[in-house]
Amino acid sequence: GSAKAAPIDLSFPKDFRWGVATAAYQIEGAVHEDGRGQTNWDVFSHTPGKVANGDNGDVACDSYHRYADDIQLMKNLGVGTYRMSLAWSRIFPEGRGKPNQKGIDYYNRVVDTLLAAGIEPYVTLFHWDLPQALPGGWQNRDTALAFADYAGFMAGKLSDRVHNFMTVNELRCFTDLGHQVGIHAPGLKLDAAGVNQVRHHGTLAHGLGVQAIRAQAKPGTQVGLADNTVFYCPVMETPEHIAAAKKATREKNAMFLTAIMEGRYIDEYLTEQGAAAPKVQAGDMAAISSPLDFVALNIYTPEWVRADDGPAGYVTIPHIASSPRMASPWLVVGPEVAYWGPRMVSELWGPKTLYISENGASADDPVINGHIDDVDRVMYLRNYFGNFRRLVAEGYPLKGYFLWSLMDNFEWADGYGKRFGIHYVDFATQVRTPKLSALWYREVIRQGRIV
Ligand code: GBH
Repeated sequence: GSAKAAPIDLSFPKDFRWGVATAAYQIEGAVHEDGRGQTNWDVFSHTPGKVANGDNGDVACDSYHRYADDIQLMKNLGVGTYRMSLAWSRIFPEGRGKPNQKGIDYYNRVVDTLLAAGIEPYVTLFHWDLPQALPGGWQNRDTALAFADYAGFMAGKLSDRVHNFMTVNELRCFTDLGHQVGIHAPGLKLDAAGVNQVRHHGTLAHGLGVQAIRAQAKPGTQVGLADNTVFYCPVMETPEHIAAAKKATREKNAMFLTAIMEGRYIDEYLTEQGAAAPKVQAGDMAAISSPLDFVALNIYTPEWVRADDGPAGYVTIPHIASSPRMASPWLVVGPEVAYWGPRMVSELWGPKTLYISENGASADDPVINGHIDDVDRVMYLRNYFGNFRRLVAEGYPLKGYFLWSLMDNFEWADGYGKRFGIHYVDFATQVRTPKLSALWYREVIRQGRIV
């Protein structure tokens, strides 16, 4: 790092890229429109008991029709970038086969409207809404191949205007939460071997996707993924605890980011999984570890680690009931993860460029004097921003940040009950209203520093 050059006024570099993020199923609605095919989340959310309040994404924020209004919200914020995802089943309603021109037209309109507003789209190709027609879903290796075909096809269509693609969002969520824990689509509880195979198909989809994008996109197109690495932070900033946190980060992410960055499943993982280890075909690991232009991280909650004399060399420190949390019980507050997470990834694997593909919080949105005063969210963001700033000031290659989320939306198994937006959405009227956090973020962007 170049600590001597660090600014002392809470500022970020002039070329730091500020953005907001959303995902297709969480905002678009219009699930039966213009030839969109059914997805695993349509089926899951319409299965009684799976999503809070029986909510589903049929309408969501109606962004399919209101995208121009949403882009106007972004313009008012002053963001330079927007991370959005494409609904695979709008493009290939059956997951593969004949493309649906109306789906392609929709994303062309969104991209063109963004560019006209001076906002650069960063496109995620898979944010969990899997075409239901693909037999066996992620349990079937063929789904990884179908993903690559779709990813390459859309990169070919958009790369004259879109310069940054992320293959998949949060491998751990759509594999483990969908197939081990069962709280996300398709709601399965497979055994260890089954889960590991799904994980392998997920990472393979990413890797084959990278190759397909490179083959079909314009030269210079930047490719990465949005990973929810589990971040282990040292309890104290001393060499032994930092080394322990690094070891934990590498080992606990063995099936995802470690495999992608190192091109193999490390011995610790293979030993731990034994006979349940994934079945790997020749060439898979080379595909999975295809070189990336950037790594993007979704950062919410830390795990804490300290050095230990035992065989692992570290022990993790569990969250307790008194750990501060935002409105979602899982969202334990730990602003230090915004520094240590990317630093650990940098030290372990040295990616050229890092982005924060998501960071944000669910919070209560009290109305005070006619304004939505989400002070909790502002305080959360401000604390995390301080740690991102330290990371940048020390010379780690963090180039941009996407706040989750532009607006309240369909929060998966929590339905509409948990709000992550910096714009409030009244789902009865679809009116969007900036919260205090939107006004605060606009000022951060305008001044390029933490205010
Ligand atoms: C990300 O998930 C997603 O990419 C985004 O779509 C989502 O809206 C956003 O962040 C906010 O959640 O109920 O305790 O078993 C973050 C990962 C996935 C973590 C769901 C919490 C439920 C944990 N989240 N998970 S629990």
